[in-house]
Amino acid sequence: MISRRQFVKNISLGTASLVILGCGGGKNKGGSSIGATPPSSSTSGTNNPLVIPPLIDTRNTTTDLWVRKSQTSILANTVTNTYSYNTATEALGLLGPTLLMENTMTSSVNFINELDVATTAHQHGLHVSGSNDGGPQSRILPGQSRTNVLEIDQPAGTHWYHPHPHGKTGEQVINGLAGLIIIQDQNEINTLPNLPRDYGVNDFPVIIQDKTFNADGTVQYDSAKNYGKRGYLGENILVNGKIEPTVSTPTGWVRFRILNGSNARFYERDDSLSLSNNQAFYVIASDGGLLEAPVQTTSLPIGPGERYEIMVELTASQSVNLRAGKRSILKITADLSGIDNSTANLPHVLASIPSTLNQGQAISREFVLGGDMTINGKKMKMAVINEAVTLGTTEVWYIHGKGARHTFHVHGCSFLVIDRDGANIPAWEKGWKDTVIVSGKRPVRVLVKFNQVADRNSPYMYHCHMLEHEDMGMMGQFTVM
Ligand SMILES: [Cu+2]
Repeated sequence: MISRRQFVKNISLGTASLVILGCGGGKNKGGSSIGATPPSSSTSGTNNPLVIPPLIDTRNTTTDLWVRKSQTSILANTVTNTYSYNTATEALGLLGPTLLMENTMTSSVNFINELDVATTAHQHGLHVSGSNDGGPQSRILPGQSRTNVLEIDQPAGTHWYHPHPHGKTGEQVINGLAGLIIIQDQNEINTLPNLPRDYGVNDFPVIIQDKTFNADGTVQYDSAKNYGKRGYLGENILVNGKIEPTVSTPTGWVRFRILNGSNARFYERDDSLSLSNNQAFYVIASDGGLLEAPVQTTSLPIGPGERYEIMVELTASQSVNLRAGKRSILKITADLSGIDNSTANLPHVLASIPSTLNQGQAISREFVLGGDMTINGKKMKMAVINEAVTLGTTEVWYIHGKGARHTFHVHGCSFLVIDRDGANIPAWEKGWKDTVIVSGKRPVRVLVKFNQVADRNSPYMYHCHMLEHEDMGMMGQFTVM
């Protein structure tokens, strides 16, 4: 549990890291795979520290978050106009605070919209009712507010919140609206006391997003433009809103909570995440919480909307870069002194995950993601409910595309992936998930069950999490009753 002292320290860390320096200018570069160097770069080293968003304890209280226009400096000598989530005491230039929640407790989050456009506030990964899910139906008009009451009933895990207004999600996320949610669980803490969970000390948020900047520093994005089947691909890859920042860590085991918060970019195949020395690291959690056991790997694919938590063991003063493909996106240096991290450790056993065997394999529903930005031939319509699911029943969903790559996200649940193209899945996908990479050539079956109600007025969504695909209509609505 994060102590008051720790909490205060974290807040000050967050504030200090809002100081920004940078240099370099933007220029265009073709192609979609990730080159070794970004077209725009900012000052490296200690002048460009990783921003640690402030950690806000939302447990059993009401937390106000103001959604506002803001500004930050990402490239040298330019100001980037942004949107951000702000607290009563902290103005953020980009993104939002990390919200601490806890299993069995209730977090009420009141989103106050001070933008001049409508927004919504969706908690991606949380098992909450449709009326608190913040989907496209739950619009918050300019000058209005909406409180989502989040009764947490799920394991420890890393989730996120972002806007979900139909047709405008890509634009609002690219301009800065996204933040992490950390759910903690007292049973998990008691069972695994040595997992690093000191936020900003040995447990770091890593929000990966790509953006292209205009020469004046503004984000280049046009919500009216058709970005095609690849979606928006930014030239620069940012971590917590900075280009290749540096994080100081203690020696020993360090945890990184990685969110692919990019609009549409996959860090997959040649662009997968890795460490610059090809050092092995361990995946300990997927979207919905801990895996059964750590999975050792040197390369990890992650699609838009997915989360993985990894553990890296660092020797004293070691420097290593987190890479996306060949490009360094985060410099890690184990030079943080004065922190005793000797008890942090990698457990051999993490959690119990149900087997997908013998839970039914017959397909309940099929979802075809079409090249014309449809699902099952239909584009999202606000007035149309596409599917009706019965509360508490387990279903098998079969999801496939028509030649292109997507990530499929389902609201209100965590699911288990049964197989991909009939074949076994990577070990890091054998945990609770709510977003899964899918393509026409590699259809996916997932086992899904809903324990919360979503009625016709506040249905859940299933959709492609490439935000340009979603905004163009690759989304459907369903009730759970
Ligand atoms: Cu898609």
